[in-house]
Amino acid sequence: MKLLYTINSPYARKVRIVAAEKHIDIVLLEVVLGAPDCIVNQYNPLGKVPVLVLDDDESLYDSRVIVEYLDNRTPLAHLIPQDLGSKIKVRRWEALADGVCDATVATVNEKRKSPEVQSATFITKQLDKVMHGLQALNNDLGKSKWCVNDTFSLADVAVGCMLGYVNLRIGDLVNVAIDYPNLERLHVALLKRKSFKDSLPVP
Ligand SMILES: N[C@@H](CCC(=O)N[C@@H](CS)C(=O)NCC(=O)O)C(=O)O
Repeated sequence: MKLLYTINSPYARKVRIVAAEKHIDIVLLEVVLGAPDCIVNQYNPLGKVPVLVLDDDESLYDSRVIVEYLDNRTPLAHLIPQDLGSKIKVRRWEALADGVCDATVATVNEKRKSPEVQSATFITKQLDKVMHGLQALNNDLGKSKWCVNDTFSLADVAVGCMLGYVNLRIGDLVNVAIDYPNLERLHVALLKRKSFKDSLPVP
C-alpha cells in the first residue's frame, strides 16, 4: 500500500498516525500538488491528498474512508469503537476537527491572494468557524483525558492533527494554549506519542 501525501496536510497526518498506531506498514510517497503531472490526479479525481493506493492499484480517499479501512485491516488497537453509539461519537469529533481544518485551509488560501482581491468578510467568516469549532471541542473535552469514553481513539488523533495545523498556519491569529486550555492539555499529551512526534508539521 502506498500513501500519497503532503508533509503538512492534517488529513494525511491523521492517516499516517492511524497507520503508525496500528503498526500497519505503508509506503509514503510525498507529492507536489499542482504539479502538472502530479500522480494524485491519476488516483483521485478531486486531486486531493491523502490517497491510499492499494496493492491492486485501486485507490481510496478521502481521509475518513482511509482511516476506517486501516482500522479494520487489523483487530489490533481499534481506534474506531465497534459499538455504534461510541463510533458515532468518535466520528462526530473527527467531523468537527476536520471542519476546523477546512476553515483554516480556506482562511490561508484567501490570505494568500493579493490584497486587492482578498475578502475580509470571507476571512472573518472562516475564522469564526475555526473559533466556534475550537470552543465546542474545548467545552466537550472538559477535564477528560481523552475525547470519548476516556480511551485514546480516532477522535484524539483528528483533534491533535487539527491543533498542529491551526498552530502552524494561523498561530498568529488563534492562541490555542491560552484560549482553549483543555485542548492544549490534550495536545501536550498527544505530542508524547511516537506517532505524533514522527509526523510533526514542518514550518
Ligand atoms: N476531506 C478531505 C480533505 C482533503 C484536502 O482538502 N486535502 C488538501 C491538502 S491539506 C488538498 O489536497 N488540497 C488540494 C486541492 O484542494 O486541490 C480529506 O479528509 O481527505
